[in-house]
Amino acid sequence: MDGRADRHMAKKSREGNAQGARGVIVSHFGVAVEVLFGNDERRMVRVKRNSGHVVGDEVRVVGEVLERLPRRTELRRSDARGGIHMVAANLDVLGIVVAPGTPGGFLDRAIVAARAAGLLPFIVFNKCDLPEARAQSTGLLGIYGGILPFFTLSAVTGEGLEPLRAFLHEGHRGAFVGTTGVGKSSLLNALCPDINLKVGELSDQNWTGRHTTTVSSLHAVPGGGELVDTPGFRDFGLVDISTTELVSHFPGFEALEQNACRFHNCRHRQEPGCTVRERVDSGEINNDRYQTYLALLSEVEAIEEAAQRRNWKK
Ligand SMILES: Nc1nc2c(ncn2[C@@H]2O[C@H](COP(=O)(O)OP(=O)(O)OP(=O)(O)O)[C@@H](O)[C@H]2O)c(=O)[nH]1
Ligand SMILES: [Mg+2]
Repeated sequence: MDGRADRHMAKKSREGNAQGARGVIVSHFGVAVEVLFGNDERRMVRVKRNSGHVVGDEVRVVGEVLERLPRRTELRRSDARGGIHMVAANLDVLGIVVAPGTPGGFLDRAIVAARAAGLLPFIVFNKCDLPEARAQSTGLLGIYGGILPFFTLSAVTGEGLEPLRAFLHEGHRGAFVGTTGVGKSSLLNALCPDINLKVGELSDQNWTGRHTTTVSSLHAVPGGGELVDTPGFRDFGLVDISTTELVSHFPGFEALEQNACRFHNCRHRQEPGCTVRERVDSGEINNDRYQTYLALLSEVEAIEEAAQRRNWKK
């Protein structure tokens, strides 16, 4: 890692004192975490296997005892089997990385989850050097470009990297998330020339079941900003999101005025006097976006009902 950038990251937690040394978890290996301390020292500290600590956690270490400090933000997701995973802690922004062929659905879920967790999501369309990229990136730019930061670039050729660098230099701490093979680690390597993360083999065209990155790690971007590389995952299931949150965070519905519908708790499905449906009918809201919203709404309703059932059983 770049020494200067590393020192910048360490400075943030430079409050070593009699109660222990403060640091930030920069990698997690199951039974041990790597901590970067305020004096630039890096050290492995043993933790319990299910400690719940994640990359980005601020910690205080006394001897071999590690105490996690309160989190500013936490980003969680669920997998297809209902397992809940903490992606990272104390992030400000979330870089959602896509590439030609990325399956749909991931983007909207990740955006809603990030916003509900208090993070600013941004989209990175990688591999713009590939011939099939143009049509897809233009399509996505049309949907998301006006509502959140959108970067079209190539980690391999370096095209389009500068605007992303400038955004990160504002001092954001973010993570790259995305399905396996979209180029998260390649992007980190391009942004931080002194790190050398393992990237997938070029010959592997399909990527199914092949995760090159297996542990998350936090890196300082030279010039400002910090980024977590995460292992690829396909499912960005929403965790503890209410229907009200979905309505206010769904990308494309930002401009809707509160209480514009006849019912204050309108879910924009079949309710009379629903302004969203009127706008879909008039073409002001794209019908495909509305259908995507309805699919997510059903998903969130199922989560809410399951939570209610759990509460009744208590
Ligand atoms: N053509 C092209 N290939 C790229 C680009 N970025 C990454 N790749 C290739 O895509 C493959 C996967 O890249 P990785 O960086 O390992 O992808 P990842 O998202 O980190 O994958 P996981 O760690 O498995 O989640 C590698 O062969 C890269 O060389 C790009 O901008 N253009
Ligand atoms: Mg990777």
